[in-house]
Order: sequence, then C-alpha cells, then structure tokens
Amino acid sequence: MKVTQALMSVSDKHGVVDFARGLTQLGIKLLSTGGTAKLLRQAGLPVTDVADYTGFPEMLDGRVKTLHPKVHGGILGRRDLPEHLTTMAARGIAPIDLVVVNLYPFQETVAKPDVTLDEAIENIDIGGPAMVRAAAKNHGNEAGGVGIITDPADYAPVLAEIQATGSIAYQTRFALAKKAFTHTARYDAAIANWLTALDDKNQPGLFADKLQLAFDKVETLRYGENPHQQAAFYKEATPLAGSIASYAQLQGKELSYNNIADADAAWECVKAFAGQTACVIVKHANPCGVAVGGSVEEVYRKAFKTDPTSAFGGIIAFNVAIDESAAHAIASQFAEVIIAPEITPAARAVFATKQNLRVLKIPEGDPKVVQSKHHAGAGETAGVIKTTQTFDYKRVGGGLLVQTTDDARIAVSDLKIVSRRHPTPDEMRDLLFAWQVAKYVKSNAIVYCKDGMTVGVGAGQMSRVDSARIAAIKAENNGLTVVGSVVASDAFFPFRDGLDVLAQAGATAVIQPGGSVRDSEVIAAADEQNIAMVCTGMRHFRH
Ligand code: 93A
Repeated sequence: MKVTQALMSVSDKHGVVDFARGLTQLGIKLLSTGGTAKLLRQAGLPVTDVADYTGFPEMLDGRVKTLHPKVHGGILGRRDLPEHLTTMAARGIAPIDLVVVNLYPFQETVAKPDVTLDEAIENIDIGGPAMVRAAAKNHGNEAGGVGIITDPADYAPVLAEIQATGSIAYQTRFALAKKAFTHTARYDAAIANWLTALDDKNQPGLFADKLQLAFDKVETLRYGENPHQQAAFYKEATPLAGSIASYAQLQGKELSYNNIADADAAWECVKAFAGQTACVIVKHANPCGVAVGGSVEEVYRKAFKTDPTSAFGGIIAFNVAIDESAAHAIASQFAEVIIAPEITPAARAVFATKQNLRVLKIPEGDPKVVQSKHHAGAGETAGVIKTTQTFDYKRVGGGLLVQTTDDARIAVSDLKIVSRRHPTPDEMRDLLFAWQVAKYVKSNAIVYCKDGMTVGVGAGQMSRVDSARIAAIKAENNGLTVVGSVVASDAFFPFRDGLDVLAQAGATAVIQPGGSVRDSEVIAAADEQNIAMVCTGMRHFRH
C-alpha cells in the first residue's frame, strides 16, 4: 500500500525538514501542526496545516490541535475493511499512512532544578500520544496499515524504504509500533513517577525525574538463578555507557542468568582500577581474586593465584585488551565468561579453540560524572563526592528500594591515619587497592592484600570476626600467607576482636571507615600490635 499522506507533529525538530523534503520528493502530501508546519514552510516545502484540514483552528493555547475525527479517522480506519474505507470517504477523511510525532518534552522539563508544577503540567502531551497510539494500533497487516515514527533515528531507514518500494513493509510497521508503545509507556511512566513523588508542598520528590522503570527486553534466558525459574534480561532505555547491558558476545554458549549477574559484578569491580592493568575473577557475585599491575598475563596469574579452587568456572574481567599470551594462560583453565573492553585478534584465535567459552566485549564507557553533596552518615565525613548518579533497584516483597549507586570515591587527602605507626608507602598503596576491592565484596567484607594482589577474601558473613578468620583460612588453604599483608574492612570494627584476628594472622596495616563508638578501643588494639590504621570516613556495605 502506497504512502500517500503523512502527518508530522514534532517537538524535537531535529532532522524533520530533510525527512519531509524526501517525502515531498516522492509526491507524499504533508499535514502538520503549527510550529512544525511553519518550519517546513520556511524550508520551502508544501504543507497543509492540520487546522485548515480539519476546519478547526488550534485552540486553548494549543491544547487542542490534532484531536479531531478527520485526523484520528485518517489514522485509525482499517485499510483492509471496505466498510471503514467507505465511511472515511463519505466523511471526507483521507487516509494518513505515516505519522511522525515526538512528544512535549516532559522529562526534560521536570529535570530542570526550578521546575514548577504548572510548567510540568503544561508539558504533558495529550494529542501527541493519542496519535502515536492510534497509529501504532493500526500498524495493520500485510494488506496495509500505518507507519509511526517517534524516533528521529528512524527517518533515514524509513525514507529509504519508501524510496525503494513506495510503501512501508508490514514488518517495519510492526517494529515501529512496538517502539511507539514503548515511547508512550515511558512517557506516561515518567509523568506518573514525577507526580506521585511530589511532596505535600508539591515540591519534586527525590529521583522522581530520573527513574527508568520501563525496560527493553534484550533476551529470554534459558532459566533463572535455578533451572526451575524462568528468566529474561531487560535493559534500561538509556543504560549507562560501558555497563554490562552494552555487551557484545564474540563467541561461546548462551549467557545464563547467573553469568550476567556475575559478569556485572566482575566488570564493575575491574572498572574501578582505571589507570592500572587489572583483573578480577568472580564466583557467586564475589571477587575471589583481584590483582593490579604488570602485563595482562601477569595480572591474570596473580588474580588466579588468590584462590584457584574458587576460580574454577569463574567469570574473569580485564580493564585492558586481552592479548595472546594472556589468552593462552586463561584458556589453560576452566572459565565460564571472559570480559574485556578489547580482545586482540590473536587472543580471539586462542579463545576460538574453546567453543563453549563465552567472550564478551564491552565498549569502554564515559559515564557522565556529577558532583553532589555527600551527607555524612554515622561515622562519615560530609563533603562533595563524585558519582555517576545512576540508580540501584532492589526488589523487596511488594516493593522496590531505590538508591544512587555506590560509586563514590575517596581521595588520599580524605584518609586519616589514626594509629601511632604510619603506613609505609608500600602498605599505603596496598591499602588503597584493598579498599577498592572491599567495596565489591559482599558484607561483611574483609580483604587481605599484598603487592597489588588479594591474598584472602572473606565475604558475606554475618560477623566481621568470622570474615576475618575465613579470609585468613582461605589464604592458607591456597598456599598463601597473610603475614605482612594489609587488610581492608568495608565497615568499622564494632569491637577490637576483629582487629585482633587480623593482627594475629600477621597483617601489618588496616584500612576501615572508622566511626564506631569503640574506635578508641580498636585504635588502641592496633597500636598495641604495631598495626598502621587508616580511616576513610566512608563505608561500603554491599548486600
Ligand atoms: O497540546 S496537545 O496535547 N494537543 C494536541 O492536540 C496535540 N497535537 C499534537 N499536543 C499536541 N501535539 C504535540 O504538539 C505533538 O506531540 C508535538 O510534540 C507538538 C508539535 O507542535 P508544533 O508542531 O506546534 O511545534
């Protein structure tokens, strides 16, 4: 079915003139609303105002522009039903075969810091979504239907298709319709989120302009955390650059639910070591080996050495390109997933010999970092912190917990040395490394490190003392020694017992947030045992 008439009504006017020109050159008639029509006319294109077409002027400050049977009849009439076509003809309603609409900028408006309720309400589009949904509903079938474009990125491919065939194929119309319903769903979700989060003085609620609660399906997964659970992977409308959602799988078996969760944990952790070559091996959402420094192969070997038993079937992430020698080292062990920003052709050839091995490439992102006020919690120092201002969502029975992601970083200048003995430069370097790792270990986290390598990781225990013991036992089991190592604790020591375990194991320096009511008891214990102690003023629980 030939495209004969298009209706264009856009707030974001990027690219619309070129698109309209292309349609005009194909003899397609254009209908348009006030601002859009004016722009097209200025560009010398023939266009009919919707107001002239309906015989009704735009009215009520533009609130009613396109809400008219001649518009909606032209969009909604079924092309495959003779009765519909007869009715349309009898009423002088010409079919509208292509609808090009994007909506009043509600999301952009409410993102402004000084937005008022009135301004927000005025930016709720009514006629636009009505046309978008009407056109999407009537995307039709093989016999014909309406094309709906809500994204300027679709102008060029759709124009090319009409140029080639005179029409828009059913498959294209169906794909555009799905995209259109997603567009209006997100739009309405943004309105509902923002309005329902207003406080009793009608002031905007925390996060209400930022939550992305409508997701795009990436894929159905074979099963969930366990084989009897069904699962799928969805991504945000605009995932943060360089996040797991932007992975490209170069080879290997299908990713599983647990693979994606662990890949995310490994990738987020390895990204924390920008500026140094780093490798992170994750098992069951916890790092079981992390190392920095040296060649890619060396850093992998170091990370693996922490806990070879756990690393079996692990998820391995690098923050630099994997080269051939590293690939050989990795391929000699059993790994589930490999992740890196780049994999050299020679390394790819090595991995290609292991068909099941999943290899993911994630483009390095440049997440926009914003500065925000850090409100001091218990034992924390207030100040300005840098974060990406994205959100963590955690499902709880019947609800959702929302928080900003824990991407705050401490600077060396934020550290306070609280012990009598100051850490040596080597200890300080390892303390900072251990602190970065601890942030990615489930609480209670205790991480022993030496020479840019984890030597014992205690994760997910209900007591910090047990984490301290387990980490030392694991090191011993793996033939490593924690004597002379440094330790990070993700939260403060409530009593001196945890510190005593570390000292008895042979650690020489400790980094921890501080802020316990018994800090003086803990610091005294450190001094007694000649331990250098550094406080960060910031906690990194991870549950
Ligand atoms: O005010 S509306 O809710 N009422 C309408 O009837 C209507 N028709 C189109 N908003 C309406 N639109 C919107 O106007 C479109 O969704 C588009 O965002 C905008 C384009 O207006 P103009 O062409 O005047 O710049």
